[in-house]
Amino acid sequence: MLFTDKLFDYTGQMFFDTFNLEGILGDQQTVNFKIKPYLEVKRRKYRFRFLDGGPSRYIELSLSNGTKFVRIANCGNLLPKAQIVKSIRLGVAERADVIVDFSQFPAGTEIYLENRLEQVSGKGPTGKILPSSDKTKLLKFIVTDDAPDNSAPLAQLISQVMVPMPKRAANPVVRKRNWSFDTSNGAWTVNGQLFDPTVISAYPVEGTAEEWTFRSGGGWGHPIHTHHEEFQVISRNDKFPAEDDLSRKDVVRIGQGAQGTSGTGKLTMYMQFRDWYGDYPMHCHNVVHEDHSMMIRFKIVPSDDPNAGK
Ligand SMILES: [Cu+2]
Repeated sequence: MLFTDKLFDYTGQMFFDTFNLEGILGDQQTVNFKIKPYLEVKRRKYRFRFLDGGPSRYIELSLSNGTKFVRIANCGNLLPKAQIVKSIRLGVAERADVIVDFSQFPAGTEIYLENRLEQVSGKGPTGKILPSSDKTKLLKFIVTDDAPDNSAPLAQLISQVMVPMPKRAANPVVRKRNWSFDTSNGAWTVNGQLFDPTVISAYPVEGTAEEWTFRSGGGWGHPIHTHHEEFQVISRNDKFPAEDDLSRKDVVRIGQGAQGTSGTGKLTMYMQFRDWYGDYPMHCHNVVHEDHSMMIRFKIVPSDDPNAGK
């Protein structure tokens, strides 16, 4: 399910405000480009993949009857272990796979998939959880009849290790870098610079690992996305990260409303560069920030490259 905001003008045509540099919030939140759709589900387990398609809104998904999700994946990969959670917060481009077992509900049951996270501007969410209302309901599940279900029982899935995390000690950090995500004259910068496609800001060496620290301030939220290999969050504000960070990630929320009602001014992650030489971007995935011009380019090089490690 792809969650995207859409703006409409007075004629009912879709509209994009090119003068809005904060971030676009729609007057409708859609699921797979439909406004308030419904989905008939059989009395069996379903696996759903959620993607926050923005362009700028963060979402926090939950079910209206309080049923918890069994979350099995994050960004691109299975988690080390399944997590049982009441709600899931996603910044733009973040993903989550969940299992919901509808066999626990009688036929005819209606359950809403909701986004109750308050967000009033493109700057980022307030972090407050709104009461359930017509506005927070994105999609209606309607439970229909029985269906065979040959999949493993959930209890078995929850108890097993799915994909263990790579051991950081096996590839120690050779270099630390700092990336500051900021604003300058209404545009968006990384380490004080607007994106310049001719500039390469880092040359990690193939096969090595680095520690990158992201900083953010000023009441803005940024979902930061790295291309190439998935990373591990080491700390948020120098503290051990929460459960949903402890997995392979390629998008991470920093700044305003990153988690709970609080912001994250500083996040440190561990990233390996094991395969493929060449150029990759890192950018804010609030698409408006990305376009104006919160992005850098890094290049993975062999150890004998003249720029290696710069
Ligand atoms: Cu941003």
